[in-house]
Amino acid sequence: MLSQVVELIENKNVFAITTHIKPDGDGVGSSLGLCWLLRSLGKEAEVIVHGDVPPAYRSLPGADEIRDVRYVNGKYDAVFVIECSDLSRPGIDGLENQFTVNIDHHATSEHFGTINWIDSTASAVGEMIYNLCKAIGGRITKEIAECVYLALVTDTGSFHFPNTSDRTLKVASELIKAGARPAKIGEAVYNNYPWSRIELMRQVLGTVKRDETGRIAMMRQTLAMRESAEAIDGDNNGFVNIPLAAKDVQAVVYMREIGPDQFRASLRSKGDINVAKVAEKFGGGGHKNASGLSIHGNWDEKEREIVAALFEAIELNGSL
Ligand SMILES: [Mn+2]
Repeated sequence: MLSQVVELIENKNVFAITTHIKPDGDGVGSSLGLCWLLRSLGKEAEVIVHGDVPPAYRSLPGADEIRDVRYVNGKYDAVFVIECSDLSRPGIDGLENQFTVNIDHHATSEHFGTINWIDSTASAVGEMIYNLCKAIGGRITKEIAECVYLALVTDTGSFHFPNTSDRTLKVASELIKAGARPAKIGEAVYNNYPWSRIELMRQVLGTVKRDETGRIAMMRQTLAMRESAEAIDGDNNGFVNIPLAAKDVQAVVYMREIGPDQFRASLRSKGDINVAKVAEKFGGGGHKNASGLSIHGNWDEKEREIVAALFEAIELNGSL
């Protein structure tokens, strides 16, 4: 919990921060925000991530110092693990031998950390980093403000997803006061992709279709599409939300081939339709309106199973 995190930071000096592979804006923004907070308190801190930082987040202060690692190769008093459901998600070996602090806003997080601070009421981990800064008596520097603002903006769909609360906007307001510039961050995040994103989007949208009720949209991404688009990690961020923009579509499944008969699926829904429950049926997890799962088997068959589960969730909600 928060008080344990505050105590740890007060009593220790050397920290690393990591997040899941293929990090999103909350992962990168919160990690860097926490890094700047620790440094402002006179601590040594660095961010370590498996893989490249997606271009959309590279303009953040400190992003160019993020180290791409496969195993823990520093000596730390503690490693903060941001937004990971379990200790395998960062894709970094040796974490199991570290003092770890699990910080997450997903209720489905396994309590894998030495310390676990889970707040499922937070719109983003960024909001938790802000709360930590306040709890520890830190000052919101311009660097912290920019990183945490990006975390909020990306995890709330620019402040329109259901996780957006009065608290989220209050925090955002404080971050702007502290120097975050919404137009600059918006430009960096949303208008800064390589062309490969547009090319991949063209191909993925070419597969979109609906079930017979018209309430569920399905979309696919093959390995061949990634290759021919010369896509990089992060190019497909937000694709899953595109079919949800259709008036009658209430749930979306977006399946991505990651190997022979191996898939990742992202689920999205509107209103009270709970896709976290659907993901859990297949061993995944997430939030009510946004979840994900890994699955293997025949593509058509697995898609049918997921669509059937989505249909059930919609029926359960009385929306058909
Ligand atoms: Mn998040």
